[in-house]
Amino acid sequence: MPADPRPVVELLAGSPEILLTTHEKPDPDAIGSLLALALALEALGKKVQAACADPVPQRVSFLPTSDRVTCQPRPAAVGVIVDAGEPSRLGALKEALMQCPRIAVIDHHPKPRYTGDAEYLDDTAAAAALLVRDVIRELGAKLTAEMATCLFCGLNGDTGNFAYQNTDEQALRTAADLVAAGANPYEINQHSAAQFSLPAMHLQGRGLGATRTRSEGRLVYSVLRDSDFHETGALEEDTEGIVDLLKGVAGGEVYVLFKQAGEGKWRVSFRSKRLPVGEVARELGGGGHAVAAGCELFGSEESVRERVLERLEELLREGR
Ligand SMILES: [Mn+2]
Repeated sequence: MPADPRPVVELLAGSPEILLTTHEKPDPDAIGSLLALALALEALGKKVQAACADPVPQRVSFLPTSDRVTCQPRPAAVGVIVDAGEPSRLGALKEALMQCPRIAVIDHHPKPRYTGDAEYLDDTAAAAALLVRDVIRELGAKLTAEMATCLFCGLNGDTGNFAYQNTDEQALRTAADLVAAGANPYEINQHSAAQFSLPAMHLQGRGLGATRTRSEGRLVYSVLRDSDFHETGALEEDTEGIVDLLKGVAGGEVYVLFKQAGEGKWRVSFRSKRLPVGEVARELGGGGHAVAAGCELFGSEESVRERVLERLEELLREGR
């Protein structure tokens, strides 16, 4: 059955006060979707809060109204989760959301374990921004240049500048519509892509320098330890995009970046060309998309690394 935005639209249309939330450690799709929906609901006369547990990342702070995003929202009659399938992804905002009497979910991640009062879920959509575009249309709000800029930024982010596997006809047609409505792809990319601090550049160098392969080069991985962060002065957010750089290794099929986050704590990012690394991430307690996912593991570097790499070698052997 094709996903239908109308139940969410009805819930939103019937509520004068709405709390919009998105996942912690927000990406351009999270923030772009959040802001565009907030603008549309306000244009319809609603009182809207847009909230995220973490601050808006620097590279999307150019988005119109990005300074409105709060990390301390109040519950409202209707709460909405955008670009995440379950309240646990909201971090510190979970409590405020769960206090909302009714909850709607707008998401494109696979297999959410949570059921809201109304949902618009489509894991074939390249970005949550595409689903928010549908919701705005169904709400009857006019798509402004500001909304289009936010949505284009989200779509651009989740499709890797229209280069990932999820870049399909729907993504490109909607992108064209957003440009027609006033989004400027060049300017959005100038702001949102490749704006690295010097410490972030140095951290990337370390990540690339530590790259290794296994399984005849099909499995590519790298490790960033606490010492790499201390010595470069880089922050955790500076790791964004490094796992994607590993895709540059010829012959690779599966890519993993291990990032230390304190003694015995590791954040693991997975990418693949076609194998379902998302399933492996879920097995390990994490989540994400089929070809871009992550999890958090505890233990020594060697035990965490071997546990993950051995499982991925198995995935490569199975060839599915
Ligand atoms: Mn997304």
